[in-house]
Amino acid sequence: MTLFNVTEAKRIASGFHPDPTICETPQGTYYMVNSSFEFFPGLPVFESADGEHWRRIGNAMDRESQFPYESMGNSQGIYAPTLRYHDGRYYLIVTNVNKGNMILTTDDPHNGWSDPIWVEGWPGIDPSLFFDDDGSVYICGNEGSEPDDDGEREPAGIYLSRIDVATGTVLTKRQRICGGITGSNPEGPHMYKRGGTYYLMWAEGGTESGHMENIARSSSPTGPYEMYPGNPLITNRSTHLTLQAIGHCDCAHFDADRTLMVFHGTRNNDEYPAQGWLGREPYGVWFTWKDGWPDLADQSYDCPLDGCGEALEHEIAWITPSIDKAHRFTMNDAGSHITVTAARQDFGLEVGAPMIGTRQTDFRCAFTATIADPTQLVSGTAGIAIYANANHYMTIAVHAAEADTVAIDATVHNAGLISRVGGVHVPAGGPVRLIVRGDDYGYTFAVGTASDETTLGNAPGKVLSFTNAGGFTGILLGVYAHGDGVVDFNEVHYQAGSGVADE
Ligand code: 6LW
Repeated sequence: MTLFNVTEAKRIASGFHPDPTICETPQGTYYMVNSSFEFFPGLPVFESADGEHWRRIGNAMDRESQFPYESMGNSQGIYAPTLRYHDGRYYLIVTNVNKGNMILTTDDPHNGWSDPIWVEGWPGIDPSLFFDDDGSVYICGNEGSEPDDDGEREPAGIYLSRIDVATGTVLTKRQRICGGITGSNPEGPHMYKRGGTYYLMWAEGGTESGHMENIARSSSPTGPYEMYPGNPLITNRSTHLTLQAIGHCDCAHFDADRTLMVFHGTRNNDEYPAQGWLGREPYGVWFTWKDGWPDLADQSYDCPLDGCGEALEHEIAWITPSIDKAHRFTMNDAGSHITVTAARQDFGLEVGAPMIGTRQTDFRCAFTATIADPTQLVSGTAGIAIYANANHYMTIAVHAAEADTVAIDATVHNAGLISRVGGVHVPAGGPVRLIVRGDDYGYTFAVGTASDETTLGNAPGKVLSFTNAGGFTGILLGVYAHGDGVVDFNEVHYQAGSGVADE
């Protein structure tokens, strides 16, 4: 069993980018894709020339024909992709939990991806593809969640069939090839081949504190599989390590002397106040092999300890949980000016919060926006939202002006209970600067005018952690408007500080 603390594992992207999947091309370029859930655009794509320094190049899912939905709950949508390169083509197989499993393809990840090829007759999540040398292609994934015709649920485990990737047709009956080592949530399987031996890797124990990754091998894709005696291959369960919930691995160069492995984890622990609310972030490591098994005692990754790649330069990528994305938001190229057409619905409905934002990448950070003219809001509220999900979020917002004043307040929405952090009134007519500062404990809210700044109060970040809010995502920092009116936000700015829980 190998433990990784944040001083050993190297983060390759910051903010919630869970379920990392990677592939390499014969030309030596690497790509990574992550889960994106209810947010759009989705399936962020990263590129790397060395498997260590990663740069975001776009999103595999950038148009509505790839993401059909009319309503969506928290942490629904796009789960656990697998990216593979075969014969000049990239295949991305992924679950849309609202609709089914699908395959997107492209010949160039810089040039957009196809509409979905739906995989009929393959239930469950976390689908994966394996291209064998003899031309056979396999799909594997975990069990379907729906009872079958007899009312029986499939037993937990990893299932396998052959598939025609051009049509999405499943060619053979599903076969259960592995039940895991604990039986608790075996998921996220990936199959590889090394020296004629088939390897199966999968996550287990749930994606929270019990998370782990295991490995087994066989002379045939269908098994029987011999378990690695050192399983779990990696886990930080039952430890106080700052990095928690590690698992959900994928590898490149599986058949080489050095294999690249990525996995995700959360920055948090019992002693540390920051309880993982940034979500699950991807990490990377190279390992070697011993006696036909990974040798994680011999590992390397040459980037600095505080993380790798341009992805860590806090590039802003705007995403929204709103299904009305096409018409509700307009912004300039830099994202420093955003116009939001207020939505009638609040955050709590399943049509998605009327906000657009960027992932919080560091506990220490600041997000600011100036509402040019609060009287643009006819009714409702508009401001900054710190969004975990539709039931757990915080706002600092202006209320529609009454007479000559505008009320501004900061609130915490925690499973239906609204707590007011603090408030202030300012004269209507002038711009209002809204300020959110993040730190190891949570968030501080402030209102700025031309000459000074008024602090409204603060709130604990752990309210937004998956330990309280549930689900699979992290934090989105952004602007929203709810009610009636068209609201201009100027000087929208995200400033990431240092990630404290790395230290
Ligand atoms: C994903 C599962 C998991 O489908 O979390 O950590 C789920 N692993 O494999 C959602 O990301």
